Amino acid sequence: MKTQVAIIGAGPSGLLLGQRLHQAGIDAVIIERKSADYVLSRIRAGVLERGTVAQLEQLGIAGRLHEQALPHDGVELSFAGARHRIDIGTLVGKQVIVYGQTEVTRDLMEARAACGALTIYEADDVELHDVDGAAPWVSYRKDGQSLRLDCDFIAGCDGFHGASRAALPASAFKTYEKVYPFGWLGVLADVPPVSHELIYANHERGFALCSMRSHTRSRYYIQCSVDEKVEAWSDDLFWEELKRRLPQEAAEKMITGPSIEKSIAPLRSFVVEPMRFGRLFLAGDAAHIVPPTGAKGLNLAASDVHYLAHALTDFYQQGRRFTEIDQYSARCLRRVWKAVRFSWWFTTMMHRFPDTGDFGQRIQEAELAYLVSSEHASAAFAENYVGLPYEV
Ligand code: RFL
Ligand code: PHB
Repeated sequence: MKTQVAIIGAGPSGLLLGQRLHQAGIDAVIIERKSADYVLSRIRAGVLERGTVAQLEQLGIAGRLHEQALPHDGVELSFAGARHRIDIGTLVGKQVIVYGQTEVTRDLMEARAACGALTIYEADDVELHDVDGAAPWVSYRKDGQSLRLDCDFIAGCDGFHGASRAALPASAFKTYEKVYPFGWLGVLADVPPVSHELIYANHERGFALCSMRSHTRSRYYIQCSVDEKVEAWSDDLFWEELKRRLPQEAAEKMITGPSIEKSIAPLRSFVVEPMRFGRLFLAGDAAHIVPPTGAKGLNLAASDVHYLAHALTDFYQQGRRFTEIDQYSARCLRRVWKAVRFSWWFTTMMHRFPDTGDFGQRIQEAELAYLVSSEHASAAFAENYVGLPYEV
C-alpha cells in the first residue's frame, strides 16, 4: 500500500493531523496499535487552549464542543486554607475551555470515518524504515499478516512509549528530562463538580485538583507517591484525602460517589531535540511530555500538528520544497519550551516535594500570595494558562 503521509498513532495528534491533511487534499493512513475503543477509554486531558479549539472549528468539527464544553472565565488557586480566583477573562480577554480529551478524540474519529480515510487499528510490531532516505516505509502486522506501507513522510504521533522515537539512532537527537518524585491519582465520578471553575490546591499533605467533564461528572486528582498502587486507594480513602487538602467550605460542599475510573499517572518533563529526522517528524507526546499541572500536553500536541500540517501543505502545494519543513522542529520547540517552563514552574509551586519542609511550604505560599495579589503576575499566569499564540 502507498500513501503520502504515514501517521503512527491515533491519539489526538495523529487524528488531528489526519483531518488537517485531509482538508489540504493530502492522503494519509493512520496506523494504531490499540483498538478505537481502547483509545477512547483513556481518561486524560480536560482543558483546551484557544488554538486547539480554533483548529477544530476550522475543520468544521466543533459543533459538539460548542454545545457541551464548559467555558470558564477564571481558575481558582487554594493555599493556606483559602481560595483565590484568577480572573482570566478580565486579565487576558480569553476563556478556559473544559472539554475532555475523550470527546476531542471521538469527534476526530467520527470526522475521519465520515471522510472515508483509512485508520488501521490493532496493528502489531509497527516498525519504521529508511526515515532518512527519500522513500521511507512502515512495516506492521495485522491479523497475523505482515504488511508494508510506503510513503513520502512519516509522522510519529505515537506517544511517549511509541515506535517512532525508538526508531532513531541515539546520535540523531538529544533528550532533556526531569522526573518528579510523585504522581497524580485521578478519579472520575458521576457527581456534580464542587465548584463551577477548576481549583488547584497547594496543601502541606500534597497537591489536589478539582476539575470536571460536565455539570454532573467530576474529575479530581490528588498528588500521591510514585510507587503507590491504585488498588490501595478505596473510593472512601480518596475522597477523605481530597477533602483534607481543600479549604473547609469546599470540603463540606463536596459531593462524593462511586468512581467510574481511577488511575495513577507519573509526572515528568521531557523534550526531544530536534523533532524531525530526515522524513520522520515527531509530534505530541512522542516528542515531549509535560506534567499535567499546566494542562498543556494535548494543547502542545495540537500546536505541533498545526505547524506540521502547515509544513506538509507547503511541500505539496509549492513544488515539493522543504522550506517550511526545515522550520518545523525549531518552530515547535520554541513554543514547547515555554510550555515546559510554565508546567514545571506551576508543578513546583503547587506540589509537596521530599525536601519542601516548613520553609519550602512558606515560600510556596508567599509566591502564590504574590501571584494572586499582583495584577502583572496574575496576567502572566493567565496568558500562559490559556495558551501562548501560534507563530504561523
Ligand atoms: P497519545 O494520546 O499518547 O496517543 C499516542 C497513540 O499512539 C499509539 N501508539 C502506537 N501506535 C502504533 N504503533 C506503536 N508502536 C504505538 N505506540 C503507541 C497509542 O496507542 C496512542 O493511541 O499521544 P498524543 O496523540 O501526542 O496526545 C498527547 C496527549 O494525550 C497528552 O499530552 C495529554 O493527555 C496530556 N494531559 C493533558 N493535556 C492537556 O493539554 N490538558 C490537560 O488538561 C491534560 N491533562 C494529561 C492530563 C495527561 C494525563 N495523564 C494520564 C498523563 C491529565 C493526565 C492525568
Ligand atoms: C482534567 O480535567 O483532567 C485536568 C484539568 C486541568 C489540568 C489537568 C487535568 O491541569
